Amino acid sequence: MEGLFNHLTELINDYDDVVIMSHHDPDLDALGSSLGLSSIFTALEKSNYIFLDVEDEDNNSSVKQALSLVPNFNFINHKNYKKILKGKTLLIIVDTHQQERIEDPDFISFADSVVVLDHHIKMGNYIKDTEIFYIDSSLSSVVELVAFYSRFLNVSISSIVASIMLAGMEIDTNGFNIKATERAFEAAAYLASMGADAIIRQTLLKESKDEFLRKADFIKSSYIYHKNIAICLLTSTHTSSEELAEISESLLNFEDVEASFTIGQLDKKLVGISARSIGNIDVCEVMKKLGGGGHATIAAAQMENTTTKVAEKALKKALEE
Ligand SMILES: [Mn+2]
Repeated sequence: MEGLFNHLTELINDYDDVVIMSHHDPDLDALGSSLGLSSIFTALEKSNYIFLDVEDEDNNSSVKQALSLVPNFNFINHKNYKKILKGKTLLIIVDTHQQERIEDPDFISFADSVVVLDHHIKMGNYIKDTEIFYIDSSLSSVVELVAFYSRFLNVSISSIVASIMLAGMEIDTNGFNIKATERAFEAAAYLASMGADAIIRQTLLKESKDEFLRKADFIKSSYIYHKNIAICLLTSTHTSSEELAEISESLLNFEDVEASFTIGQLDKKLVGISARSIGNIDVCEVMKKLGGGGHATIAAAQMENTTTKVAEKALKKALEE
């Protein structure tokens, strides 16, 4: 990580402005890591912006709440960036590595160079021609990386930003159940030392009843396969890879479930499968058979030009093998 931190700190000097962008419909890891990076660059006296439409009605409720706590950050959006950014611009993408997932895919050609910092399982359609492409799927969250960057530079983070970052880690680890590595706890302890506030954190982590019920409906429709495998098929509705992951993680909490697979339509042509395991079943091997990858306990696959039903059949065939 130190090599990355040194490289990044040197790299920003070559640009007039740094723009931090995450995926569309950001979550608290995306926002928390953006705020953390912005805090670090500001401390380094580097002009920086977070590319996010703070007025967007579609922002989820925790992100809206978090944004209301950080009015002093520089946010830009697709309407005003061309007026604001006049010099050489470095784009730093956090929490995704797929061009179609980022807040404004067209911005990539506007920026002079691109850096990607992510912790998802690497997919085929990743962003190319980057100055730095750092992806480590053993990281719990991008927040974890940013927390260590802050510690490495000995630059402090405000207690409000630390609270948002810690909430982001909790979302991505499902309350420190998934990828709760020694390193993840170390990053969490660092954020606590920066004054992460328990009340702010808990307030941000509250979920709306509608969101809960939507997830509960999906979980209700899941079924058990071969005694210890839970499969959930989201048939009618479009979903996100984050939602698929959340459902798989929830399914692991149930008795006898040792592995879980959630299948859903990501867009018209793309089906996603999110796989989780408590450790006895190697879900990475299963996902590899479907063109995906990951780790023994956390893996995923995306299948093009198919339907969820076909993907379900393919999954069962892979499980039989
Ligand atoms: Mn994340």
